Amino acid sequence: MSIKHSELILNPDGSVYHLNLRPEHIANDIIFVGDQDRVDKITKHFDSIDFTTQKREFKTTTGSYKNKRFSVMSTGIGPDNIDIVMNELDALVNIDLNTRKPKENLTTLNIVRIGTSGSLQADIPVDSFVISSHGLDLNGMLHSYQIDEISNSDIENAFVKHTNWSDKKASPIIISNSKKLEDKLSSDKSFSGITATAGGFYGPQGRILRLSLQDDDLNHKIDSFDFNNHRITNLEMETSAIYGLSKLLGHNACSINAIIANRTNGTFSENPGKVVADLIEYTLKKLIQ
Ligand code: R1P
Repeated sequence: MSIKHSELILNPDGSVYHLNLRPEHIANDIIFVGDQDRVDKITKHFDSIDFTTQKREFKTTTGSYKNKRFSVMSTGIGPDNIDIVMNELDALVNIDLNTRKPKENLTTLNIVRIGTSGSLQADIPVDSFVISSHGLDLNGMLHSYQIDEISNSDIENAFVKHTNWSDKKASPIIISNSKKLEDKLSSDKSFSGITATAGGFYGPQGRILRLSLQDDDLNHKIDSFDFNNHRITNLEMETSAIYGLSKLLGHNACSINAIIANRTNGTFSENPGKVVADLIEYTLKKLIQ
């Protein structure tokens, strides 16, 4: 059965609805960033650019870096955007957009997120890099899908117990990265740990401006969680959604984050642009090795 026009929406030029892309526009190696201005900060290192487009916060540029073809895509902020980006990206490679039917031979994409994030551990300072061994989903987007096969109930149950997690909030899910990509990206310069992915920047990440929080001790409970030497290193807004949908759709994913804030001591990087630029150069070099 072909997928209805209301479910898989294509633009008049045949491109997918939000990303504005046709299948020939993307590489199999993808770099995600949150901020659309970060796309050019990556592609300025490329030897050649084949294609670029933007609709809303979704900017994509495809080109070559040292003989390897990459597409760099901005996802905007948050897991809701990741739902759009992952589904439309997968449709570009795994659905025949003419017949509107899933393909029999599926393509696996390699997806690396170059993000920014706040550290939850005193020994992971601002200006360092953290690779997400797992995404800890605190936002609930993934509960719209059948996730039994990708969740890890032992560690999820331990987290719920440790934090006394409210049953009014979406139940947390832990999803692992692509070890193959992590091995490519890691070095003695990088930290590794569980990245918590929140569905907002303020309350959902324990920031208090004028509103009281459902649990104002949550960040401390998160940073003190330990399960068989797995600790939660950092907080941001996309990784668990990328890991979850990548696992469900059959893609490889790994996040590497520049730490621009440390939530335990209240510090913020004096030069966040520099740590992001350093992380971009570091990641590009690792990806072509
Ligand atoms: C919040 O300021 C945004 O910054 C972080 C968060 O995950 C969120 O998207 O990542 P990016 O800098 O990659 O957008």
